[in-house]
Amino acid sequence: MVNLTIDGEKVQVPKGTTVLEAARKIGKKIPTLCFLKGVNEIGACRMCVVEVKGARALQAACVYPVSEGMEVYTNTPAVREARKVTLELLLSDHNLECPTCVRNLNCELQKLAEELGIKSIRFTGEKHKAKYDDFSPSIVRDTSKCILCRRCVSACHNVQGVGVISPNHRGFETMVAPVYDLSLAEVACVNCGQCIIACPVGALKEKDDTDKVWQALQDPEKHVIVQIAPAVRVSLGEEFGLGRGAIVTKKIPAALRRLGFDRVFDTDFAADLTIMEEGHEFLERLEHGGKLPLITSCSPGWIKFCEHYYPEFLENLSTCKSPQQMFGAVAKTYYAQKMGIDPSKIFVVSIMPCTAKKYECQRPEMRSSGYQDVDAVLTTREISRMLREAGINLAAMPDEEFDEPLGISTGAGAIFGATGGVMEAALRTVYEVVTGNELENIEFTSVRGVEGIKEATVEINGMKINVAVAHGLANARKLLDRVKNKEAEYHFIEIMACPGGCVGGGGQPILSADERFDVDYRAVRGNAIYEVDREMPLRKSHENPAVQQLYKEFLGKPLSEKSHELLHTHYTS
Ligand code: HC1
Ligand code: SF4
Repeated sequence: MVNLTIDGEKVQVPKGTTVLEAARKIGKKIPTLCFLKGVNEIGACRMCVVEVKGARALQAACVYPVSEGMEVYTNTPAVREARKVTLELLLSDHNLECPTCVRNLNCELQKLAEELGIKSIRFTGEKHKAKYDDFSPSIVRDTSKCILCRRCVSACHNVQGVGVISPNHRGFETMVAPVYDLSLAEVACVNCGQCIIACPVGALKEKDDTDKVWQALQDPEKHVIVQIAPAVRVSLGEEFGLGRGAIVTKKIPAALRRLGFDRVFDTDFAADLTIMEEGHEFLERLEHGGKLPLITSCSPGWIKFCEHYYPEFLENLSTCKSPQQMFGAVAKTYYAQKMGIDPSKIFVVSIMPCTAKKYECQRPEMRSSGYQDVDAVLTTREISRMLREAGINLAAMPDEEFDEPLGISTGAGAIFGATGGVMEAALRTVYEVVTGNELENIEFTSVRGVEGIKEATVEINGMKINVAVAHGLANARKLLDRVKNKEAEYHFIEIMACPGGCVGGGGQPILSADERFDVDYRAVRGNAIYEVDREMPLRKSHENPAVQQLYKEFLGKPLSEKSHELLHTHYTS
């Protein structure tokens, strides 16, 4: 242990602790801007400077390690002035359109200006040449707001192992951008949005599709239906002042009905359907010598990553479309038929924790109903903006149920939202289909949790099935390289693009670096997802009565011709 003092107060911390962490331990907050725990710890912005007795200059607390007997001062005139100058210089080259910025009231730069008491900006002069890039279906870049903190760069390179954005040029000309200042749409960006949730300001945001949805809602000709992704029920409440991971499953239908949707359905229904198809696909590959390991295909950021970076695994991908897309295809065929509605009049909206879903719904493979299966995708953040605009306070909504039939689901569908959930849901069904026996303990805890790569061996009818789960694409790289190098052999792999799975998606509520310091919000939301599962009367996909009815009335059986036509596809590099 190391002993030091911070502003005269004694602190004891383990060796290797930074001054920033030691200060947090005694409840002292040192301001930061480029720092994002576990993602970007580079000491670049100099907002966290402190005085260290004996050191020649002010030191960046986020990277400065403690040492025995160290004396640290966090609030001297020199420290305060240095921080203010840094902040004013950043603000002098910022477009300051705060009231119209998507991050207004949730911006770390704005908050710091308030906290540090900035009342005027002493420096004026030339501003850097900015670029607005909105060609991507998912991500918008506005470099007039960029403060060059490099949090997005680290998220893209280190968390996702993609690395398509970097600081280009030098000095005043520096701009975070894809190579040759191309658009994100022109490089191998996977649309995951992890850069957005790392950004402290409004320099990165999702492509806003709220206008499209407002228009559809106002069109009397349109039958507008909406599906909610599993992970949204444990995050949307955060946008309305409820705690991290608050479960708002039943408040969502009430709020969305008041917004004007004709029917409120649940992606969890389609997740159950996915398990029926994917579980049987797995068994078929296992029994008939098909390509293994089978790899899940519901995360569109992962699909794009596979296409660009690991095309040798394309044959391993499950041919199942994602639940979002299965929902769209079923809505514009089975549901349209059942309700006697012309499918051209049905407008399908998805509310997703994900920015890549915006890209997925536009893919040419996703039109098997004869129309674009899903018409618009809104992130958790966009739907919260729409609700606020309409004066609907989610927190004050009564409990209501989803509509039938596409709103009926099981706990297995819900756990899709957390890393390991698709695997667990599949195992619950595969076990019972193969053995014909009831699974005693349905909770496969070895595939749960926030560890980057998880492995388990499950015995089904005397057969040992090796499974693995990776979340975050840098972890996916590690896992796939192991498979490629024959260092590990699996039958079934789940990969989700975002750390934590969908609960940590790029379309989710954005937490500041300060909020991310002590709490692993993905674990909190993940635990909430498992609570949703525990509370459900049915917890296995094959027990979903609405899915059973869909097979009976329309699809026949899993992997039928009709299922293949509507619910499966093939991806190419
Ligand atoms: Fe997901 Fe999925 S779980 S991909 O993470 O398979 O986005 O929540 O909707 O489609 O069901 C996201 C979440 C979501 C799909 C499902
Ligand atoms: Fe990188 Fe994902 Fe952002 Fe694209 S969306 S730039 S892949 S972090």
